[in-house]
Amino acid sequence: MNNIYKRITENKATGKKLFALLIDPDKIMMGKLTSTIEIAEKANVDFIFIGGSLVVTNKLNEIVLHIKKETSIPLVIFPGNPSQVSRYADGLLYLSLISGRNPDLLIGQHVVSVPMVRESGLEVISTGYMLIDGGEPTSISYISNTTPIPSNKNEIAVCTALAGEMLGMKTIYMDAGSGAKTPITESMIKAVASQIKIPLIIGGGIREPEKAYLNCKAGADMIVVGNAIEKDNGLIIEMASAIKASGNVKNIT
Ligand code: 1GP
Repeated sequence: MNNIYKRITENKATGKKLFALLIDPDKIMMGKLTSTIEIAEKANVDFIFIGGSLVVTNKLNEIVLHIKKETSIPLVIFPGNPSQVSRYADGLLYLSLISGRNPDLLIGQHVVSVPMVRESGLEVISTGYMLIDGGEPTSISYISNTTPIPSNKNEIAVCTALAGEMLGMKTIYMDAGSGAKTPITESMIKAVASQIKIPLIIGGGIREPEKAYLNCKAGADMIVVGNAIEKDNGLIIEMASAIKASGNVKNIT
């Protein structure tokens, strides 16, 4: 079954923008999870991503099963490391950290994780993952031991994304890191979106629905929000309507 990627590309083709809610297993409280899912259902959230750069909890399967029991929104693993695989989810963003020069995160950990991934039966979505400087060091830049792309170096971002596309990756995920002080600029999103053909996912430090809207108008195909929603899950509705409102218009203005 390859429904997740199909859905992403079909929506991209029609100009409809997608919203993924990110749940960090380390931060989510089980009590709050149910209400968050209820709101996500009401808001017609397209995907739930689950993962984090650290993940110290050993409750990934438990949380995945809990979410699957309460909603049919497709659940996609956004792994911080190869141990973050749960066969109870629907898909896996198979991330290669193409902005960095850490061979382990470009290919090494993938080799190690293949038996687990293959056995899981998850839909695997090859993703060129690009960290963009978000104004201060984030957990992901520390843990990955890589330098993010400077926030004003659009040309480096474009060439990195194009290299990922030419290598056959199915999507590009540009991330300023969870809780980033400064989210990725619209100028960089526009530069990258105008050059690549594969879907573009944007996340990291998006707190305002207006910013999500502008990112979509700049060419993002999917917006990922985690931190801001952990603080206030009521924001899901506003984020969803801003993202939906930006769709079905020409992306690149
Ligand atoms: C982080 O892109 C995601 O990897 C989401 O970031 O938690 O800051 O929304 P936030």
